[in-house]
Amino acid sequence: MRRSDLPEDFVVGTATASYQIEGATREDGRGESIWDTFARVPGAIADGSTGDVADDHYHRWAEDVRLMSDLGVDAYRFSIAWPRIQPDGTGAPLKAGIDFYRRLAEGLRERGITPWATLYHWDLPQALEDRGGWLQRDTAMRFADYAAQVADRLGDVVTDWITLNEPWCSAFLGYASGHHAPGRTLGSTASHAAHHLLLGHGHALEALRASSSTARVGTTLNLYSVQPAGDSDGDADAARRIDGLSNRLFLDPVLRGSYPADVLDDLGETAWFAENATDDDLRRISAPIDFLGINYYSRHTVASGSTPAAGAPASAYPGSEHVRFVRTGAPVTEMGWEIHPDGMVDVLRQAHELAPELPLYITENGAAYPDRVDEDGVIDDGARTEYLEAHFEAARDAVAEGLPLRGYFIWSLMDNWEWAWGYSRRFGLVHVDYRTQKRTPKRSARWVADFLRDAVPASRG
Ligand code: PNW
Repeated sequence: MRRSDLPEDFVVGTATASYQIEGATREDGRGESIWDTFARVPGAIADGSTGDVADDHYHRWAEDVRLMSDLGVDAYRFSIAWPRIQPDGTGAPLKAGIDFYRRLAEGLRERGITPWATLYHWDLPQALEDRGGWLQRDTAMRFADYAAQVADRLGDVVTDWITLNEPWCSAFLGYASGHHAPGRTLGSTASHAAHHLLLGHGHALEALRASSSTARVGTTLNLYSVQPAGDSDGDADAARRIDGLSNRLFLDPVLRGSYPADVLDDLGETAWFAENATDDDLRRISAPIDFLGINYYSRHTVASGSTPAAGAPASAYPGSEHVRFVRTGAPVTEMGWEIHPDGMVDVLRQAHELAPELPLYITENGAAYPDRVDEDGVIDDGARTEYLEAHFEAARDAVAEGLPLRGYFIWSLMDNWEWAWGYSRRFGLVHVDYRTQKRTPKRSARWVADFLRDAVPASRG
């Protein structure tokens, strides 16, 4: 596989998110976010860590831009920390926060890297959580106001905008399983949060359009390829349910302006939606976007099982707790996520069928592997290169099939604070030593740099 197997204008980038890399959580007036709070809940994070320091990117951003320049990427997807702009989620923006992202965006442009900014990669100002967070409709309005302020001040240097990152995670890991901030476990509310997140997307989209005529605006969903484990009706129903909750509950409102009725039934939330998701909301949520971002990591293979006993841990799939996630025996990454590159084509196809004209981007794809240092002192990051090459091949196949895939972003530029896993999982092309903050490109980074210069090495080992 060579880069020249992809279209000439195909965008290749790396991706990160504010709380995972920035650190400096108490500097320059930044407010607290729900992740500052959640990371301090005993037992919430595997290694008991926080993002207080993370990669110290807030101070080292210039070095990180240089690393990307060495990789030769076309674009960089980062996120803006809402509490750096509005510490309590409302009011005039903090100049220091705006200035930080302006310096970053300008620094990228100077090196020929296009900045792509995500407005919400999960760091909701804690003050808004204290007023009900995403269970409140008003949070969607606050989000639009924040988006407008950012766009007014950065719209000259940033033209590619992503409103939300993975609303499924915010809603279902945040409100149903409780694995993510704010750590709630009341399954029936997760879909309400999802609606308000999507409404936030709709209002923010409107605000971005009003602020700039050149803005390209999209949103990012995490989609899964879903297959039934066997050919029983029960397994087929399990696959319908998991595809419904993970994919269609988000794709349908954004791309067709309606919620999937079967999914609302599974959730037992038809009445709530009838009352609260108005035609006006759905018009807004489905207003035309310029592209859809898709984060693709893995496939789910599911079967019908039995309902867990009372007292079992809260499920991320409310109303479908009886569904079993089955191991197929295919290789997995250190996250335990099955490696299935063809699934990337499946999810692109699924989105494309709903919106045939819409440009698509893979806004995240990557793998966690432990590092080891090999005899030559090179950081050997296991099968990461193989994972990436297989997914570049899937991207090539998607394009060959006529799918409007326009770009692909690797998660992640460098090792970072992996949410509930803390520092115990490494997704980076670049290794970060958390004691010294030294950055060292891994073997996979060398492969990516060669690939992007189209000087692809024969071996990927
Ligand atoms: C995505 N799951 O998160 C995020 O956008 C990134 O910030 C994150 O670092 C990356 O993927 C790797 O995890 C997810 O449990 C976290 O299904 C959890 C899940 C999915 C995506």
